[in-house]
Amino acid sequence: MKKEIFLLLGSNLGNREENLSVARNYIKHELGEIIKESSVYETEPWGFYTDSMFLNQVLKIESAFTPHEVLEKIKSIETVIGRVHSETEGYSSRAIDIDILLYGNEVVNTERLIIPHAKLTERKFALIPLVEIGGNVEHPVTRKSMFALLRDCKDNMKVNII
Ligand code: PH2
Ligand code: MG
Ligand code: MG
Repeated sequence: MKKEIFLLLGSNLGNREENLSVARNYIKHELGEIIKESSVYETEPWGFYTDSMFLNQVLKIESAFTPHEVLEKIKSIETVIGRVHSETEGYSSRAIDIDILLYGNEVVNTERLIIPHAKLTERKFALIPLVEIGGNVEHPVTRKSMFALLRDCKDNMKVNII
């Protein structure tokens, strides 16, 4: 059974537009069809300090892979695009980050993977593009729509459509 999956792409190193575009191509070939894409937003770094603004975009894809299979595919796509996973604690700049925001209405809670994404509701850089393509989608835990979650979100970092 194919599932509707929402992915968040992020890049704040190198040619950010190109990194997103290469990621979309790998996703299409290795994970499944891209049904919808949000606009690309330029966003202030959230949770750590850097001069390099992010580009973020949300994709809705359809895939028959399990959540952990999706995670494995994503990790290898991140590696080929040039993501270096550093050993230091906290967030760092990266050529590409691909996060699973939602996997159908499933809830996953394992050591390696939490779905819905644990910080989704705290981050406008994820909620704004998500609302653009899936405002009526329900959060499977809180049962609130993405519209409602965005309305209630206290984050005030900048998120600008480009
Ligand atoms: N990702 C993070 C941490 N901070 N800030 C923005 N604006 N965009 C991101 O994608 C992002 C972030 C951790 O993955
Ligand atoms: Mg992330
Ligand atoms: Mg990630």
